Amino acid sequence: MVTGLKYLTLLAAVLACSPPGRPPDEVQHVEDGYDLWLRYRPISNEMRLAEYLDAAAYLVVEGSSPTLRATRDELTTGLLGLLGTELPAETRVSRDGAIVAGTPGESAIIAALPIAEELRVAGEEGFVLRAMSVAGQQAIVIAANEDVGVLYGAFELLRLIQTQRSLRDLAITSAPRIQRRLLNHWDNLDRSVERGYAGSSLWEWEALPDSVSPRYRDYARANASIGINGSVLTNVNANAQVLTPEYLAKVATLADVFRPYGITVYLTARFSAPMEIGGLGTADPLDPSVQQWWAGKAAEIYRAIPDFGGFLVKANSEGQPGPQDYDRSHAEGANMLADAVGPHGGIVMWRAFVYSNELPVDRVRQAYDEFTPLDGAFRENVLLQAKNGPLDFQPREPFHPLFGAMPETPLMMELQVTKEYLGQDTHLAFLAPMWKEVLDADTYADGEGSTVGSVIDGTLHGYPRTGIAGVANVGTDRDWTGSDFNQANWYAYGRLAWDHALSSEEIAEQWIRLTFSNDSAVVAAVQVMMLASHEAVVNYMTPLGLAHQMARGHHYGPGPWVEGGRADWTSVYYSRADSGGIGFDRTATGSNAVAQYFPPVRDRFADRDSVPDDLLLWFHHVPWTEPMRSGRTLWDELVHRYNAGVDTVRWMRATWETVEGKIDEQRFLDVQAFLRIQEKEAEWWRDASILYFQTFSDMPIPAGYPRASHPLSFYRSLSCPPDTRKPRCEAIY
Ligand code: BDP
Repeated sequence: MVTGLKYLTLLAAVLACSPPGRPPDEVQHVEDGYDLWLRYRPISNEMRLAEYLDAAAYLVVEGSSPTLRATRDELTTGLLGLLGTELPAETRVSRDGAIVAGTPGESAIIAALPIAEELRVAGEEGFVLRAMSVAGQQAIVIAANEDVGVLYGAFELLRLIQTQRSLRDLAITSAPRIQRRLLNHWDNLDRSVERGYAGSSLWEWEALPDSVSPRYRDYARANASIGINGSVLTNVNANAQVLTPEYLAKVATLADVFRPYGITVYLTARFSAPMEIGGLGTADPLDPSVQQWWAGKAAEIYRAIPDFGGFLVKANSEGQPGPQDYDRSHAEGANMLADAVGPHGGIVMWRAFVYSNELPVDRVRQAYDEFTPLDGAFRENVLLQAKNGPLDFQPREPFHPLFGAMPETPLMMELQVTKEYLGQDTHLAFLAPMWKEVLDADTYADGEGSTVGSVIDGTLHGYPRTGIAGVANVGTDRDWTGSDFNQANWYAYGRLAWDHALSSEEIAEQWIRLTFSNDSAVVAAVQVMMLASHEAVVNYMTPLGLAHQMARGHHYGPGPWVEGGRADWTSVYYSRADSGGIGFDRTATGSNAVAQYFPPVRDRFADRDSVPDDLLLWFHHVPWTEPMRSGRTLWDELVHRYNAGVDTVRWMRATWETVEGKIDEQRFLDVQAFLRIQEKEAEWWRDASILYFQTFSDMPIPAGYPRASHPLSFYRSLSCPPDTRKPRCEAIY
């Protein structure tokens, strides 16, 4: 028990111990975003503080592996920040208030606890977190079968304290649903980041391996805190140089920093590497010299990085080399690489994002057509990595029809955390609801309840290997992600990769508490903003199932008029707007892509009466005057949706104003400025899109909706590439 006097003394100590610039008052603290959700600011709720001071008085961590050392460091730093007192490390449980952490293998104390069943459920990477009696004393136990589970448990405990949850009845057993929870970095060796909006690549290739940035460790901590356990360091549009001895030494150094945090390193493999850096005349996967080259390369990699995860490969897609250059199949290509890394325990993640402009077939059909005949033809250490939808990370897509259609081939899902098509760094779009929409979608592959989540976590088809990938949004910006709210997407990705059954609501709430404040007014206001934000972006960019209406190349800002050049990279290819209507007919009268879904999903999407409004124009070409469920014509509904998107952003701005003074000023102002830009740009999207589509509908803007302040020619003439200096497109302000 903490007596009143003791408590007051401790509180005084907390205040006195706060490092300079870290007063307990969240409002006054200068925040630059670097600490992400690991801020460890002093607990301001006095009742809770008293409880924690009671429950967490000293640390008993048995074992000395680098991971357990990292665990001890994190608990010590975290609790010092939160409770204002440095927890002594002790070797035994002698009184109430111990935090006991370890594995039964290394800790006799943990081994003696009656938690065998919980540990069984926790599995390889999970953990058991319990308030319980240890040696007759009240303690908090963080137990796991492996050291990394202890680390994950420690982060969970810190999260509970940061979000000011009571620890009294603590009884959590948690295990990840998916084995490989990876970030894919689209980072180039010159430190540019493809589709990166947060500065340069974190990997300082020139300085490595001699100089090791402290940021690498903080990157690893951030990932471990949300359960991410792998990092593909290089761009899918790969450079073979990274496989040379010079670069492998650099990669090995990064792997050494990440290893204590449970993070395994992977690389992208350029299919033509045997020719580019190996001096061979071919990269044909069936050529013995090519096979030998890759086997030798794999052995070399594993000598430098014994726990190397494996290769990610983009082949025969968007100009990348691949097995089809030699008339070999994707399976033949993937298997050749799988045979090279297999003996070392490595895997190959083969991307399903393939399509060809030469094929006169709807682009969204192509991956399914290409890969379903190959089901069962891949080595057991190959995983097929499909994007969440069949096109390309659009604000809204139906789930990819490959999910459920390859029972013999482990499918990974790839999500784009970096918001290439969703306003990049500036626009606030919380993506958990979008990802949940796909994870929770029912494929009906094996009857009702065959959700996409159950496909990728392996439960539906019994996949022995499972994985999920998120295209990273991090870079050298001080706040890592280019905006305060983009951090939430990194966080949400990790949390969903660990447990896709979590709700968007709870992830948002946790993140707000960790990142901004535990003040319930702040939590409530920011949570509703976040939850509404993705739908707002869908509405002002691509409502009713439209897709790929972004400006050419950089994909920032509207470009519904984009045409010419490669057809499947133009907007008109996707909107199919004409005087008869708008939308892509993917039913039997059109490309019939809808047939790739299992019934009854197929029928629901194919039938004009049952297709959800949100996917209407994805599957149907609809006359402008056709009545919608709302009673409006399609044209009026489109105008309505674009405006709804703008209105939501306006409301988000107003809602943000209510947190002024309740969070630190710097981040308040940063978000406020970005929301102002977002509102302007939402109007830009709306006005440009409506004016353009009006040239086909030839219908008036319904009464009560605003008119664009410029003619269409003005919007068409704008050229507003993303600029790291904001605001973006001066002309529209
Ligand atoms: C597209 C991006 C492009 C990527 C490609 C991919 O615009 O930069 O290379 O995806 O995933 O959306 O390979």
